Amino acid sequence: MDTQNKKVVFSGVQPTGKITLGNYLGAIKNWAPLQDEYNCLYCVVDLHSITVQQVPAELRKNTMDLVALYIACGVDPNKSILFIQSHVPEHAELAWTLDTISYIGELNRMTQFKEKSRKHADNLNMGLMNYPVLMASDILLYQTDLVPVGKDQVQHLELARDLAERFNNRYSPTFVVPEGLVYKSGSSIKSLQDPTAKMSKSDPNENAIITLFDTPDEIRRKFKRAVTDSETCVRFDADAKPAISNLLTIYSLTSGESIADAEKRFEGVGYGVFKEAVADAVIAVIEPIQQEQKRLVADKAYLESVLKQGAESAERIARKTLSKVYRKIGFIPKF
Ligand code: ATP
Ligand code: LTN
Repeated sequence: MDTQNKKVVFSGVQPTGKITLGNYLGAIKNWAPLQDEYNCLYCVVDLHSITVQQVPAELRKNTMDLVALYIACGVDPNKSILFIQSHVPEHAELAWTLDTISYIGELNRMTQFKEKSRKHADNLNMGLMNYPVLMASDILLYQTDLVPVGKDQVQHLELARDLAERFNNRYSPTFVVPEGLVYKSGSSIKSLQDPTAKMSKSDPNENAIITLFDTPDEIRRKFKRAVTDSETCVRFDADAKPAISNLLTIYSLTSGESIADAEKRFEGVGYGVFKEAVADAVIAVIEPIQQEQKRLVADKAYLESVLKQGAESAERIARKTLSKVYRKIGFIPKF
């Protein structure tokens, strides 16, 4: 990684299941184009994933699948640092420190915490509440300037900024205060079955989500079954026509055509024809990624070498920040 005066980008995705089109269009797709201009770190956040119960063998598989997927989506290990969060223990160490300046009230107010507590009432663990503090730790450890994420993470980013400022004020300037990078289009892809809910990889309804591992037939079938509205006009109107607007957004981001041009192209055709075109555009993007992902995941030696190198490079930076933090707090350095 070229470290000359470039700004730092950090982002991550949880290995909690099959990556969706929402994760791709809202986050991962935007990572590769940042690699030349910024020093990028892309992390598989496995520590976050265990806030919801995982099956160990599946977690192992999902983690390696996601590492391969990052590379298949254009993350270049020669340009960026690609690593697994649990390989760098400083994430958990800084999270503990930040916990002591986080207020229970502010964590209790987080939308994702409230939603996940409802969904996982049988496993309402402290990790679920501390989730945003660990995310702040991920970001602040690398003196990150920019964090490309989907809209649902904006509140967590605000907390990361607040914690950075709180620490800097209490001790002295230590952390860069990060900014979010949320793209106008694609930052909130909706469920195909309920356009008021976000597409989420943990949605138990398989028809609601397109995953990057779906076959072309599955993709066609899911779009065919996607809910629409009682009009027949392909027109973008997020309030009055949320389902069609979601499909238009997906079409535009995968085909490269603007929404206005797409509205013209599909003027007068029925929803059936439009949905087929959306499926084709999505398949054309996903298929080459799938092939590359499959090839990479079979090359275990390569992935392991990338991860070894990634963990070493990440830890070098993380250790520097954590030592600084410990010194400022008043901890005695190791003799
Ligand atoms: P889970 O269902 O396990 O909570 P998730 O699908 O919400 O997972 P995350 O791992 O939490 O996925 O998110 C990874 C990245 O994808 C984040 O940057 C997040 O903002 C983005 N993202 C998630 N869902 C969407 C969506 N529907 N539209 C756009 N971006 C999304
Ligand atoms: N909470 C994020 C995943 C995540 C992340 C991060 C994103 C964990 N740490 C640091 C950006 C930067 C999510 O998408 N659910």
